[in-house]
Amino acid sequence: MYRNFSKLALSAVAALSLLSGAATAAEWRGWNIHVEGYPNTVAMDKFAELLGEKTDGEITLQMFHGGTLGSQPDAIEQVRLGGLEIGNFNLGPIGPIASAANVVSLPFIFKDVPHMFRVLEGEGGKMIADGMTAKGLVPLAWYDAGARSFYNAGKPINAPTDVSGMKVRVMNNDLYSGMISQLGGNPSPMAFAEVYQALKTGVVDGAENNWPSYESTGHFEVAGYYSLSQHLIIPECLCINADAYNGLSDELKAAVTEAAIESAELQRELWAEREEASRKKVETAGVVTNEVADKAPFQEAMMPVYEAYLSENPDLRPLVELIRATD
Ligand code: GTR
Repeated sequence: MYRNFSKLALSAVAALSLLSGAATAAEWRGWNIHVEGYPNTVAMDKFAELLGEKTDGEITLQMFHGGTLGSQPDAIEQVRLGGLEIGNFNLGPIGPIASAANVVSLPFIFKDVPHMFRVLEGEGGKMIADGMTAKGLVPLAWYDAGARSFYNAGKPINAPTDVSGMKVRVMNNDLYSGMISQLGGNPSPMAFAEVYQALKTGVVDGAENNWPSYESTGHFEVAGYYSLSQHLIIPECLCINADAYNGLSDELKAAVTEAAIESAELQRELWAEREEASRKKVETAGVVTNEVADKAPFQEAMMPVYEAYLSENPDLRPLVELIRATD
């Protein structure tokens, strides 16, 4: 009874504010998987602060860090459906939903991080963003997530045969499972939060990630060999629910986008510092790092992964070619 009354009262308030044309302040909620102090965490907090400033308090954002609102695949669904408005996502787990965005998950597709950003800033980035937007996720800005390399407890990895027989954790995406299978390993898709325990108890032998995540999660404590395969360079987005974005006035859209771009500038600066700091920290703690002198055998083993992607998405061949043609 009480509940019905308050629902009625609320809809009366909403109707009144519509009639009077009064703008109702929006309170958004944002998801982030990382811990305090991580570049993305600091940059998301900055985004929240800038959002308040640039919209004169019309939009406020409450950030939930450390994955407290759920796993990344769940949060992606939440932002798509509007249960949450904002998320910092890796494009890896977005790929299964938006096939154009999955192009970044083809191993060795980018030469290096600057190449990835050049692609994102051009026509390729537009194709990826359009594909995501069509699925309800608008990327406002791109964050840096460096390059991902393999790590494990037993030995350095120098050639695909070193991965053979290894159980390796991957993010939820068939391309990554295919990648490990092609190297002769056994892929184990698993949520980020479960990986530490899985490495520690031997449920998996290894995993793959960038320096900052390898360090911030403590994975280096239980998997002390880090081999610089750099097989994946996956960007991250600062994403917004499409309806929340499309419902904004042009002024508010501009303010939100500006805040996102400034947040991404900060994230990229902090990222560069953290990559160095994380590497130093884990090496000081005794991690054994090796360069992979010859990446060609890894790259050649990925041919079937590319073929599978292109036969499922023949329309995306031009995007793959565009990336390859970008200097
Ligand atoms: C990190 C990334 C996270 C998450 C994680 C993982 O590098 O920033 O969003 O994707 O990797 O491996 O699950």
